[in-house]
Parts: sequence; structure tokens; C-alpha cells
Amino acid sequence: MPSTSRIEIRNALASGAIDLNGGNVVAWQPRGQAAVIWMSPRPVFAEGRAVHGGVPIIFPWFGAGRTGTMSPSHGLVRTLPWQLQRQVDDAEGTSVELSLDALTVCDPTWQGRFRLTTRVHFGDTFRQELIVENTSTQLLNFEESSHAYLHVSDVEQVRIQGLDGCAYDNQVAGQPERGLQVGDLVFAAETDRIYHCGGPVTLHDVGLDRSLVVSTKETANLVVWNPWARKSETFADFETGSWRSMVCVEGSNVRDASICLEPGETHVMTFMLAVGNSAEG
Ligand code: TA6
Repeated sequence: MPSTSRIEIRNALASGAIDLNGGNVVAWQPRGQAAVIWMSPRPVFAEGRAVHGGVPIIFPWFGAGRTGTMSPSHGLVRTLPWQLQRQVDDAEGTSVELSLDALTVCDPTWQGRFRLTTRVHFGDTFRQELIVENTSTQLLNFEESSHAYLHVSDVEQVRIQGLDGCAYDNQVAGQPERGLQVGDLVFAAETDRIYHCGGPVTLHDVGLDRSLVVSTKETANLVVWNPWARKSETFADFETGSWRSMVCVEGSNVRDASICLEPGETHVMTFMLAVGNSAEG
């Protein structure tokens, strides 16, 4: 179903799109390259609905939050309507700024008042900033993530370099809760890990003959996720085999790395992508 709130981007270096619903970057494709951002084949773009795909903004809690009881999954803002503040074209590409003005959440499980801004740059490289301002008189404690869905040729044919020696929390049920990465990360089963490092990492994709560098600023965690066949069957917006063509690499501050802001303080998290021409890149 097409979105009625979509901003389409086309410049000399790339094309892309943002859905104002959730401020989700639903596409980025540098000129001459296959799509970099992945979108599920049957998304429903509507206020209040989350999609699997794009770069959803996760805030103020990740998954079910630090208590494991928070709802909805992945926070409040990925299904809210964001406002377009400005769109500027220059020689480097197109920059778009969206905001969610002074939202107050007063729930028994989470309380806070904040202003969120996202600045997204679409050029031959990609950049998403999430700017969080504490507009309350209380401490603001939150988790956040740029939950990027990346398009790959076949998840079983890619490897992620740059995590060697990094500790991780394992979110796959029935597996040890903690681990230490040895060598490159390859995929042979459901994978759902919160790494205790912020990159950079390089995703080598032989099938697309390219490498993708994922880098961040002000992030303590990279989350890496692929649901594999069985779990993806529970997602209404996936089709059989869709899971093969995606992997999430998410710049994040979650769990013990959640952020605390004093009243009036601001935090900026940055997530960046750059494509190299060879799989060895
Ligand atoms: O970032 C990984 C993760 O938290 C997984 O545990 C998985 O559930 C995924 O995000 C998608 O979550 P969603 O609420 O969009 O189905």
C-alpha cells in the first residue's frame, strides 16, 4: 500500500525516500548501485503501524525496554507522524530535517518530555542523525537505535568484518545469553545480538560485488539481526524467503548504554553508510 506521507528524493548522486510516519528512511540507492536500504515486500504504511524495513527510529526504549515489559515494542516514535522542517539540495546531495515537537509521555512505565529531530543526508553516502533534547525539568533516561534494514544478495553469502573481539548480548531464545565475537560474523541461523561496540564495520557482499561500511558517532552498541526462515513466517509483511535478502545493522545506545540527559541537555547519535565497489572493499 503506497504511503500518502512520503518525501521522494532524487538528485545527481542518489535516490531515496522518507515516510513522515515514523520519520522512517524507506529507501536510499546511490547512483549505479543496487538499493542499500531494504523494505519488506508487503509493508502497510499507516499511522500507528510499524513496518519491517527502512531505518526506523527506535526511542525511548529498545525492544521491550530494560525492564522487558515495555510496550509497544521499540518505543513510541516509529509510528508517529513527524513534521518536515526543511529540505535542502546542494552539490553533496539532499538533506532533510524532520522533528517531533515537545512530546510528553506520562505513563506508569515511562515518563519524560523531549524534542526529537532527525537530519538525513542522501548523497553518494548516507547519514542519519537523531537529536534528542530533554525539554523537561527531570532527568531523561532513554534507549535509541537507528534500526537499519540493509539489502543483501543472500544473508548466507555475506560477512561482517570489524566485530572481532567484541562482546555481545545474545537475544536468541535458547542460546547462551552472552558471547565474544571471534573473526568475521557470518550467518547460518537466526541471529540477534547486541554488540558492545559502535563500529565501524564492513559488510562484504560477494553476490552484489560490493562492500558497505557502517559507521557511527556517539553510539555504544551495534545490533545485528536476521530472523531466519521460521521466525520471519510470523511477520505479515514478509514473503517466503524474504529474510534472505536483508540483515539489520543498527547503531544503538541500549540497555546499560542507555543515555541520561540533564534538563536542557542534547544528545546527537549519528549513523552512516558508504558503499565500496568491490566485495573485498
Ligand atoms: O533489533 C533486533 C530486534 O530487536 C529483534 O529482536 C527483532 O524482534 C526486531 O528487532 C524487530 O522488531 P519488531 O518490533 O520490528 O518486529
